[in-house]
Amino acid sequence: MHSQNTLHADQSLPADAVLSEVLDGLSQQQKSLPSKYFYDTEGSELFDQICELDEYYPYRTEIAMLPSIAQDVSHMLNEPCNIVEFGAGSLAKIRILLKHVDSISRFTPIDIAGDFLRREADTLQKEFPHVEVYPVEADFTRPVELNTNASLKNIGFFPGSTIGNFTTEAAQAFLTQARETLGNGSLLLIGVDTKKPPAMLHKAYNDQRGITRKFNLNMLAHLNRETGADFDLDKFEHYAFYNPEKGRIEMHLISQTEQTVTVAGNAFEFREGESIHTENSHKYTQQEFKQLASNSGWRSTRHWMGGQQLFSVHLLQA
Ligand code: AVI
Repeated sequence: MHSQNTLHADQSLPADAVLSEVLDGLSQQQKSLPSKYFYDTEGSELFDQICELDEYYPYRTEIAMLPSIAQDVSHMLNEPCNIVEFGAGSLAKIRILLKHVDSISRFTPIDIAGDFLRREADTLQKEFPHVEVYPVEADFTRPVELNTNASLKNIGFFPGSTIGNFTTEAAQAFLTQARETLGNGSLLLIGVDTKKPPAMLHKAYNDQRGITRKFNLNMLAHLNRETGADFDLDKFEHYAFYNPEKGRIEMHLISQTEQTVTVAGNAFEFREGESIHTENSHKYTQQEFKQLASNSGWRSTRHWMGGQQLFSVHLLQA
């Protein structure tokens, strides 16, 4: 890490902001919790395990696409770049870009799981000493302050179809905000999961080893620690299904019994079978995503399809 930078590397949410989001979500008629709270260190590690599952096609499909995409992108660039990765996780995908794109001189990974991020960024810095690695702990769904440098072209990197975890309105807001953060002349390389038969989607989010189940339940353990809530993990069960009308997988936690959960002195009653909606994972056709990008002020200049249309990657231009 480069300590001479004046940017605040820790832009994490204050505890009271987390609490107010949790209280707000649990007060709705359809109880919900923001999916970003999956990602403490344990949740980030569980997500890495999901990525290794046979059923979870998005990760391996996108990884297989990236070397040739990186070469294509490299040919389009002729100036030094700062790659800004939103929700960087374990930094596996950026390694592929760093190996193939010589013009990257700075890498700015942004992630909400600060300890995990710093650990991964340290390892990466040792592997790529010629690249300035500057991790920023932040909730990238909110405006993030970047260590801008006018001599570097900003390229956003948002792989994995994390954009699918936003509602369409929130996706548009994120893309609009990312355009402002990255600035004029920037690019955004973004992974987008495609629409496909629901049976395949169902398997991907209900894996046989139960890792997705653990990942979903871990949010409650994380929030117990973070907000002092008393969720009993044994009293909730994982439930994921494809909602064809909305074009998305929905993940829920279903209360196995009538129960009361207390969060910072606030009691929330659950009926048996009542759910907390924890995640949406939208799937987009090529046309749907291009429209979303253009509604957010971006132009999709190029796109690649992989695994026989299983996954797409778009290059957007500001
Ligand atoms: C991070 N995100 C793109 C994953 C997805 O597929 O929506 C999170 C995930 N949830 C369950 N499995 C994976």
